[in-house]
Amino acid sequence: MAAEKLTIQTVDVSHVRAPLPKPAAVSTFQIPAVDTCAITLRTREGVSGVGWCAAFGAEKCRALMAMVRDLFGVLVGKDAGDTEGNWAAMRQAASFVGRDGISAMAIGALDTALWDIKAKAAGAPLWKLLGGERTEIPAYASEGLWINAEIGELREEAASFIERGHAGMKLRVGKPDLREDIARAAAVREVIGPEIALMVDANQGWTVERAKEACRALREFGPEWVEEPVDHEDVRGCAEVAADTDIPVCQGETSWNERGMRHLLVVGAADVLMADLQRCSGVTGWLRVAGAAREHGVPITPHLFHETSAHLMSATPHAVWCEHMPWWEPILSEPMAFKDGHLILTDKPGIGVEWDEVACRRYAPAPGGD
Ligand code: SMN
Ligand code: MG
Repeated sequence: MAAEKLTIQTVDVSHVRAPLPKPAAVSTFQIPAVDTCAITLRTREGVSGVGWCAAFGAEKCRALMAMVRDLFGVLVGKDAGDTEGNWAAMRQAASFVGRDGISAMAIGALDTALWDIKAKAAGAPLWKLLGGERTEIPAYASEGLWINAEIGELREEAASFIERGHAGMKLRVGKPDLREDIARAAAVREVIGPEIALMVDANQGWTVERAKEACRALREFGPEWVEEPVDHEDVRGCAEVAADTDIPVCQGETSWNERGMRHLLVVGAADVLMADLQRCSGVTGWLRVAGAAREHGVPITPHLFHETSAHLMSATPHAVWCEHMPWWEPILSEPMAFKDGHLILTDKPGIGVEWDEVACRRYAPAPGGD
């Protein structure tokens, strides 16, 4: 690859509160809006790259922004093309406060922007730079079927996802009364018929015993997988659930970095490993996690961030199902192409994402507000 140096010069960091069509909720928390730390990293040579990380809550987002600005300090003047060296330098700079949490998310945004720059400089889309081949990535609908939706709403949303061409969708479960979860899964399965993949996500809302009971009860609706059955730190409990049910357990979205993901893999807590771009510290970390999953013979599936994750899936043969979550579409100049249930990767250099600057300004919360 062309090795002309691209000197990292500046970073723009903005807080954007991407609006949701309606407030969402899972069994363990509410999602009123998505507070996004949107960045643009620029080089002296004029090539720029974008990245982002997000949390729910204005102050948390400000903490992310502060960490991005801090870690940018170790990148300034460096070669943007040295993604491995820059990633290692950021992790070193984060070690005192810890490499998980806010640090991983900030590193994730910066690392993503660096890969965007590197691919643009090579004149290639990221998927091609990474050696990918697939350009049509199967994507399940994840933007609805929330725990706060009534059954009638679930039916309507499920039908609309079929209409849009999705071959899979995710239902949030973990109601206090298991009979409600059963009724909701039954209603969705009835609308979508037997062929469509139905993922169920408990968002850590169950105890180990309840999870086992729920898996036995939900089995008749043919779930593609059951996601985050128990608290994410209860790695052994999750493995116990996985051993008890023949529904594949999909675990990992709330685990941090390669170390956290390997912990799940070694105890058998994940039949499908769900890797979140920001919690894995960006493209560099996600690819390492994909390598760990491959070593264990476990398929990987990305959490959120489909605009970038689809590129990673292209270069990862053991990756299954991209989560389609259009949360950032209101602030992008155009949504990622989607056709017949698949996200479509193009030849546009980089990740192919540009901020809609007008929308970003419109959705910028007042400084200090919440
Ligand atoms: C989820 C959790 C938290 C934020 C967004 C989405 C959900 C998912 O668990 O997997 O989509
Ligand atoms: Mg989930």
